[in-house]
Amino acid sequence: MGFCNDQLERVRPIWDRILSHRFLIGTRDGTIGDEVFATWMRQDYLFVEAAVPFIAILIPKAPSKHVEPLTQTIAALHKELELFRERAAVAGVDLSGTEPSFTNHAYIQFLLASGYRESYPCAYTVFYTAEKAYYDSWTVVKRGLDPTSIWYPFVENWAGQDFADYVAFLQANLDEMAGRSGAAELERMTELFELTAKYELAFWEMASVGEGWPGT
Ligand code: MP5
Repeated sequence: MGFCNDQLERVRPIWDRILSHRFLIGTRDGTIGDEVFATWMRQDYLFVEAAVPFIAILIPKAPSKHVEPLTQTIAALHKELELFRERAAVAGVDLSGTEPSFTNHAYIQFLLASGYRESYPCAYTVFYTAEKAYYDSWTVVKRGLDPTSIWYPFVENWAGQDFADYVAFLQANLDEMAGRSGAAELERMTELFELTAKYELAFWEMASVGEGWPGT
């Protein structure tokens, strides 16, 4: 079946919770509160900003055939940041001066630590799992969101054919690397897959409850 499909099957209970999360269902049905959606936008803007150095860290570790696609990912992330700024302007959401929530801070640190500390296939596991989670999540939203909604460009960004092809490309790369990984590396990739899935679930929850920092 391949590493990625095996892992998606293994983390199915977490994945199902992601895809049935009230944030996604509320966004799909147009019932989500404006402030809840704005919280997600502000926090995800910070996450995407952090994804740029994460991908940059991968480049020196990457096999040469991965360098150009990773470079293109960085360019795509900058376009995505522009999409956030543009949608925020339409919705009257101020993206400036946001501090990362506890969960977002942890996820960003995990992302960067994975880039710095883990092997390339292990860090790529985090990369793939986060992208796949967004593709699947926004595909849920696509099934109901009114195409005239001001949020629809996010559906087009993450649930369109281009992103589907990109995630399939990442999956083929990760499956290929996993096929050449030893037992210890595969075990670590498995842990990182699950951790990333848990962070993805935590991210929707964080946006939904407007989480701050514990004890403050
Ligand atoms: C992605 C994202 C998708 N924007 N935010 C989270 C919390 N997880 C995954 O990554 P990208 O780089 O925006 O496509």
